Amino acid sequence: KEAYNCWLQYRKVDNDKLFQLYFKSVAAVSNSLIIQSVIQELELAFHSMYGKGPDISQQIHEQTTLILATYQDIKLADYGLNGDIFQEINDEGYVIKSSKNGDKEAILLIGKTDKGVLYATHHLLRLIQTGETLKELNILESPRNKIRMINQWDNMNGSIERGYAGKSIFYENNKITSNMERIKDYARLLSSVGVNAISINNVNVWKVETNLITNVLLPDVAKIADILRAYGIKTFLSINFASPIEIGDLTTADPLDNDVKQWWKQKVEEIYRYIPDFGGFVVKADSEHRPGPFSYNRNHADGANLLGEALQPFNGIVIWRCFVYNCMQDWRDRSTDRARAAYDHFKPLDGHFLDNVILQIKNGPMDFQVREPVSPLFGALESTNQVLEFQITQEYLGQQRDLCYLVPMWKEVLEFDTYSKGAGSTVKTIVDGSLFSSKISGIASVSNIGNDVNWTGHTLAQANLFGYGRLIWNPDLAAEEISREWIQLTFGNDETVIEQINHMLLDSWGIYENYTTPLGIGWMVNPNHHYGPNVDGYEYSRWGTYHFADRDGIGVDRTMETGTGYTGQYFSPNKEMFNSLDTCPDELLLFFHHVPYTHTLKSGETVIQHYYNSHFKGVEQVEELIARWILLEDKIDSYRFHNVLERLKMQLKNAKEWRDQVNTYFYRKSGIPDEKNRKIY
Ligand code: BDP
Repeated sequence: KEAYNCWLQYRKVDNDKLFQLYFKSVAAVSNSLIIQSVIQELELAFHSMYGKGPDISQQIHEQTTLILATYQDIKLADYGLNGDIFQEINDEGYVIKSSKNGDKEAILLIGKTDKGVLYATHHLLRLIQTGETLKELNILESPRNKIRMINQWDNMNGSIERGYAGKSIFYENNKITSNMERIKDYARLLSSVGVNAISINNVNVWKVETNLITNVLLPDVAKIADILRAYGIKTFLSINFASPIEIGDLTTADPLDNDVKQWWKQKVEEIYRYIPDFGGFVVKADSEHRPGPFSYNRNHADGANLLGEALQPFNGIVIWRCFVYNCMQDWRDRSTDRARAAYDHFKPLDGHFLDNVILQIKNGPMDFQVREPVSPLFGALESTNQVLEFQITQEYLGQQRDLCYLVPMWKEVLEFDTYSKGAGSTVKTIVDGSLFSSKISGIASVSNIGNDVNWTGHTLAQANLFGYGRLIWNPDLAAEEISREWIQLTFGNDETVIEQINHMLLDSWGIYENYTTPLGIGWMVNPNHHYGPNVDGYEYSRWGTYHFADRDGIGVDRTMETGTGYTGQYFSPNKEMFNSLDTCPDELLLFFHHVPYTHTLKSGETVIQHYYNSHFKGVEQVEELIARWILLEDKIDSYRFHNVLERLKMQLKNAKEWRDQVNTYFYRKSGIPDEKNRKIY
């Protein structure tokens, strides 16, 4: 139960006074589907925390102590609120305010819309669970990003691409699940941290999934959408660009063909008959063998606009992914550089997309490695809507066997200054739409959940889903604030628990980096499944993912003078900073430069010695993680304690594998011994 409930534990609160004072009598002044969900959540929470539910009415009366309403539904002045503050917040924002109802103390949860009421309710529940005072509340919140999305990579056969927590909660045996309760609980979790959009099938749309937009499956998709809607979440589908051929009777999917245009228009009309507030399409086209406009000599703008036009009358949007590169490149031809690809494809098309088209850009130019520079497309597209794509599922980051808290990494990305309009042009101001006054924008991320009891395989990986939602609501929150809040909600308010787990989470990304691929080189994983070390696993393959290690040195020369010229895709001064060996930060050195093993880092170590040191250190750090966790044995329920312990042990094994393979490999390649004479095989 604890594992399943994640951060919505609603742990018992021994304070009946508080209940009497604030929660005994609730007035839900506004009414809507979403408000119904709010009431359900409150009932559930109060029963679980105080052992009893509140009286709920629609009218405010003398006894009322908690008022839920949209700002238009109550007389703000009666409660000392000035209506003007609602002009400062967007449609999903809210105010939480302590006030008086007659001579009684009351708490007001006032949303700009009913969605705001939902988010305000969860805010209040968090305050209760973390033991914060409920006195003199005066909170104003508004989400910074408009689109706050989750991408499921679920297939209809029940498998999940890059899923590490069991099977899909959406599909089984090529059908849509009948277990709508689990989907509802997912919606509760997502909405509790402000997620407002979800695409429910894999970006790789295979044969069965192509049918999701036919009348065979749309009635069932509509059932899912009904559930999500009650939690303020819009449903999107990933589509197959060749649908007119695969499920229609056309012989082409050419985006400029009139029959194709007509086909999509009718298709979209049909979808909206089932789901009147359908969000739109997510599209992976001309990428890793998925069909797209290139087959017809058209470009990405032609492809995206075709769908944009069809969706426009319904206010739907197209989310077109920029993960486009040549996955068939000959490894012998080292003149092309995969890192350049997204920019090279999409920069020339800036300004050519309809305004309901959004480009979805991965945070880095390669593919969710442990450390990558920020994609140079951020800042380069001034006249195109864009969403940033993160990956919560830990494909390259230990697959939810190894611990890796991702919020610190995401924060670095959001804080990165692109300099596209001078200093201060950070990624967060691009994706929140403020820098370029974009019409729509936001953040999306690949989900990390499946049908495992605890949703995420590794219980501590729940922190990434929670943290993702909290961070994209407000990118200014610190990684540590988020983790602390998550721990309190998930495990309670014991200081030892908070301190130890906080350490574990905050150190974990660095630890993972230490025993895998420090200095920005990435990859070196086992091909296909991507877990565990395999130094040359991708070195002689067609995916464009190389480290170029030879007997003298390692790294990819991406400079403008002697390399692939990738550094030239950045604005100054980033361009020069990455391009020069002197100024390139150590942690990304090998991403940008090929250097001898004896090259001295800013830290004073040589590259080879850094590799040895960090790999030995990484393993020791995993041992420390285990020691910290063991301290908590009496303070955490047995299921979650053992779940995490078991994963930490797997992590230790993995870390040792990495240490030994990587160190041995580079010792043999370079012939340079470890200064500290530790055992290298
Ligand atoms: C890579 C995954 C692959 C995805 C692809 C994508 O290995 O499974 O299909 O990204 O984002 O990270 O489309």
